[in-house]
Amino acid sequence: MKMTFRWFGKEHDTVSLDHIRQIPGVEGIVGALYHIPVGEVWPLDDILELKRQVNEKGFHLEVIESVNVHEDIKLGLPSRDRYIENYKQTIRNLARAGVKVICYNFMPIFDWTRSDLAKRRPDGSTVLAYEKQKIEQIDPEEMIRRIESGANGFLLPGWEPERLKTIKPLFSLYKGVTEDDLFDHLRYFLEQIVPVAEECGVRMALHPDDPPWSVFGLPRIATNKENLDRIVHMVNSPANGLTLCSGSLGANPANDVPDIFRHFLRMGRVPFAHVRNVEIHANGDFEETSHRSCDGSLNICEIMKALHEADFQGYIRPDHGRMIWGEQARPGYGLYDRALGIMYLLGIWDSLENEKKKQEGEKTCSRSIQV
Ligand SMILES: [Mn+2]
Repeated sequence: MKMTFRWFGKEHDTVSLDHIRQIPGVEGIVGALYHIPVGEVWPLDDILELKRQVNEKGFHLEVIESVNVHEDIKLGLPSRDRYIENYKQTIRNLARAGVKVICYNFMPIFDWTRSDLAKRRPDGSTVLAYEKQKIEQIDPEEMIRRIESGANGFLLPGWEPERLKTIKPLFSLYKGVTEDDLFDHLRYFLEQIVPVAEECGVRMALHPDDPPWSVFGLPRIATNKENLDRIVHMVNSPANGLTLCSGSLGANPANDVPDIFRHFLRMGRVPFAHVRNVEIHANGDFEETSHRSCDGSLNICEIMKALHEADFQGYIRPDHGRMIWGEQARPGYGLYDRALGIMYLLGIWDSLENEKKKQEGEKTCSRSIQV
């Protein structure tokens, strides 16, 4: 397991690499180029500059999150081929810079969706939250205005204004696009990019939809074990992998998150994992919490155990954190609570490692006695 931390770059993050360096156990930075419009090729020089900054502070840059997929690809329009060619070139350029895993998602129009970016918890911290009733009452344009005004002046990943300017025409383009259509469009994309990723030694890692259900009437497919299974079988290659995200999948109580982790780990299709907790309310609403198992609805210990049992060699990161101790940062992406999350995840991991070593020691002992 290689611990990583998401960083938005010098211009877009309140957290510095010097801060991240002081969190025990972080080996790598999960980065991206935020100035390249969706669909365009990421220039090698820009990637190398990001890598230089990250390497200078002692981190690797082996995971990218995300290379976003152009809407024309998700819509299956004839113009998709040009964007798929660009995507292939981006994969090649990232591979030349030493990148091993590319996280992406396949959600129509919107990335992750919340009704509240700063819901107050009983302890005074604030978190991202989702209330179904609120979401049902907002029209998508109002949603964008809210996200922009509640983001503490930061651009939220997936909610970039240039993507959202064309929201109305996009909605009409998605009219009549079913889940099966979206599966077909994903298959078309994967059939072309996975061989390129294979050649370059890169593993693609699809992030589940967040939340894992249809929002604003748009189709969503990366939502549960069965659908993810269908996706990894579309192109049978280790390069066609998943970013298993406990908080995204776990927002639906029907998803047995440790079981989903075990299933895809056994298949060797999990190059990257996001681990965080959510508290699900009786009516299906949810809010994010600290990483600790007893603070939310997910058994984080069991999820870490699944990774440990599989001898997980991939990359992991704490996902969103609460806003605590007066920190002003991009919602979900402050320094303090994500650092606490890392210490919790590493605490569980270290204790599992310790148990394993003890058992191995006992085995060696009993063997030598038998001899
Ligand atoms: Mn995630």
